[in-house]
Amino acid sequence: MATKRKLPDNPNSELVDFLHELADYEKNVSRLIHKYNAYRKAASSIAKIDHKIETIKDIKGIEGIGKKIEAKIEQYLSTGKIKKLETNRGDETGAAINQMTRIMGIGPAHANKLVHQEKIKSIDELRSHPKRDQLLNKTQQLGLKYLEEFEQKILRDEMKQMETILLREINAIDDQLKAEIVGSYRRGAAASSDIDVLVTHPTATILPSLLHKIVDTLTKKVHFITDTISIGDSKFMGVCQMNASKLHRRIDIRVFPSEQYYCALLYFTGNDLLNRQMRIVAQEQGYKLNEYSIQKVGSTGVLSKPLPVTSEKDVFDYLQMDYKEPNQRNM
Ligand code: 8DG
Ligand code: CA
Ligand code: CA
Repeated sequence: MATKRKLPDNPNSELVDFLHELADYEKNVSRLIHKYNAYRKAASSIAKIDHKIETIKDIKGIEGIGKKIEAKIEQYLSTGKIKKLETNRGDETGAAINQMTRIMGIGPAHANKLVHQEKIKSIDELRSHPKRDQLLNKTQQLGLKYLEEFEQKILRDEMKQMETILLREINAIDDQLKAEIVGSYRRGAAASSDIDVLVTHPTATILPSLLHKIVDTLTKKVHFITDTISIGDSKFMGVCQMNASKLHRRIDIRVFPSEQYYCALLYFTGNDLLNRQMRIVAQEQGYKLNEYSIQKVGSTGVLSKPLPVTSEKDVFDYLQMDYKEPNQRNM
């Protein structure tokens, strides 16, 4: 999951940024995922508040903020800073580990290794390291190469222009191909961190070759894709660029057979919190939901065949949830 967020118009963006910084430290340095999740949840709740938080009373009763985090927020409101954050920032190896995890494909474990075993203390040191290409796999090498570009959000206008190119080229390959840009863009976001494309075709057996054809066309014909991170039969991960004057962007293309398409559409539109919530509702109601299908779980735990799904709404209906339009899915 991308960890770059910019909330330019949020009245509490500074506090939200602090909470994200605390979250990242827990994930990357302390490696306490439950704490990371707790900070993220609190940040997401606060980001939804549309007025400036002045005192701790302003957040009383808001969901997703536990006692300990509440105390940190109180500290921030009364002193303008959070002590733990100051301590974290003073921790040099901790800061170095955080830096390394900015690179695509480098998780906390690898970052720790680079800092502790290889004694690399900054991105610059990694860039000029004599063993750089042995220390990083291909994904990480591309991540390092495009680090600063990948951290820039893609404004909706550029997303739209890229959508136009993508749909035009994909539809020209086979008129039965259907493609959509999903992720935060489909939820209406003003800016996205990458491009997520879903593709389907009524003939499932030709999907792998179609994916290769799509990638080939986008690479060689229109020079839209600049690098391939990985490509399999159902998923492409790579780098693209609108034109030479624009930044390099991360792009994912996934293909699904038509009977799986709407579960995939729902899942890859997200957001991730809604997915988690729907998965739990499904469990409670005796279903198993994932990006491929929804199945009934029998009393002995045996799964039914995938239930028929011909729209996203079908999934909401099975779960007896009110349908949410994509722009209502920002949990
Ligand atoms: P962004 O790229 O603008 O930051 O937001 P996004 O489009 O919502 O996030 P994404 O990381 O590109 O993921 C696209 C959707 O995939 C997301 O909205 C929900 C779904 N998804 C999850 N969990 C995960 C996960 O662990 N990794 C990825 N890549 N996608 C996930 O629900
Ligand atoms: Ca995305
Ligand atoms: Ca993505």
